[in-house]
Amino acid sequence: MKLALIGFGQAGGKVVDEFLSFDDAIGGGFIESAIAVNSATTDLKGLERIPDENRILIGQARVKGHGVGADNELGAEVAEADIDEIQGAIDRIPVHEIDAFLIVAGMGGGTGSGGAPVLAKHLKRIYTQPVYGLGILPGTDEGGIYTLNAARSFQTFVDEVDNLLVFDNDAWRSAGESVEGGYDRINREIVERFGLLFAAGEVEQGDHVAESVVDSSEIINTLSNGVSTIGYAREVVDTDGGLLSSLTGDDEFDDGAATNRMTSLVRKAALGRLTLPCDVSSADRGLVVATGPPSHLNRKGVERGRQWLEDETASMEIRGGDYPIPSRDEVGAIVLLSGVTDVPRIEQLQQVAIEAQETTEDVRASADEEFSSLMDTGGELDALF
Ligand SMILES: Nc1nc2c(ncn2[C@@H]2O[C@H](COP(=O)(O)OP(=O)(O)O)[C@@H](O)[C@H]2O)c(=O)[nH]1
Ligand SMILES: [Mg+2]
Repeated sequence: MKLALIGFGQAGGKVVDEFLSFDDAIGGGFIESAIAVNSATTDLKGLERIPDENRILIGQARVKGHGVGADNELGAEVAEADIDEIQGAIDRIPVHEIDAFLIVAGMGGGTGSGGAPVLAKHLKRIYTQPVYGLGILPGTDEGGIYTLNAARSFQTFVDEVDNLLVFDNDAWRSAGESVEGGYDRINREIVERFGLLFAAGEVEQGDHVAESVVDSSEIINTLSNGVSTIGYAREVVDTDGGLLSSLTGDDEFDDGAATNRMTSLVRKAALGRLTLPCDVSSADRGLVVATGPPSHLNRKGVERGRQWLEDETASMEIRGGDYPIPSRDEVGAIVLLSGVTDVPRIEQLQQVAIEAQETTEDVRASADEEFSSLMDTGGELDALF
């Protein structure tokens, strides 16, 4: 499916940059336009692929290109104040050619955390295309302010978008890795999963003889509301064109092996590390996509995997299809789970938001108390004199 990508803030911009490079590498063609929005000049300069004219600086009047720090309220304010600047870039997109908008942002910082929900609300008001978010949650070791920002922004972002796809940095960090090196690796993991999904919906009719290719409407139907997560598993395959099986005449065996491989890849994808870890059975809808060289895409395997996921989720809305990539030497399974509800990380963030709210109320209440006891003392003092 064709997307307009908008990276909001530093993480958002870098991930959109990486999406462009992935789209190029697989010949996907799923990106119609790519825009970066930031309040920090240096972050925009650091991007590699997003065209210069699509790098939009906001908040210049308030922060003079220095960024908003981790202040996501300020991030939201400058996004609102400069929404016309952003719209100016969106006006250059041939919007009638896109299937959806995708706003990418780190939820823990300031610019993206505050600004992404503001932009989502704006786009939903103007356009009929779905507006999706890709929200990146901070690592738990980043500190309280990042967690609190994410807790607050997450809820707002979910409410504004048609679906929030989530990636949790915390579930993907590895020990002993530098932060920067870590992000480069993580960003590749992000774009491979979400990129394959969106590219799958972009296979043109007649590109391949695959009747079972995924259609963009199937992705859109799966992403109808709530929160989504993706699982992915792959295996390197022999791409000698089936020489061995034609020599041995063992086609039947090969077929069975391909079916089993695909079914087990679907299970591995769903039960392995998800972009947002959750209880798979809580998903409301799902989509299974088989990727790889057409000769290795096994219909029966996808169908069995799809049925297995139906049983796991007790959902009647599990879709399935192929994404043939002739040049690839791996077969893979992508499992998109949508409308997931049993997500420990989100419950944890909600708890943080509630506690922060209570603390604010406590501080206010005790300030009120102090004030009135001060007045009481004042009264007593008055009486003394
Ligand atoms: N996956 C990923 N996460 C990032 C990257 N850079 C920053 N983050 C995360 O995004 C959050 C917000 O940081 P940043 O994007 O710099 O904030 P902003 O520029 O104010 O929106 C951080 O707390 C990190 O969790 C990145 O390159 N990749
Ligand atoms: Mg930053």
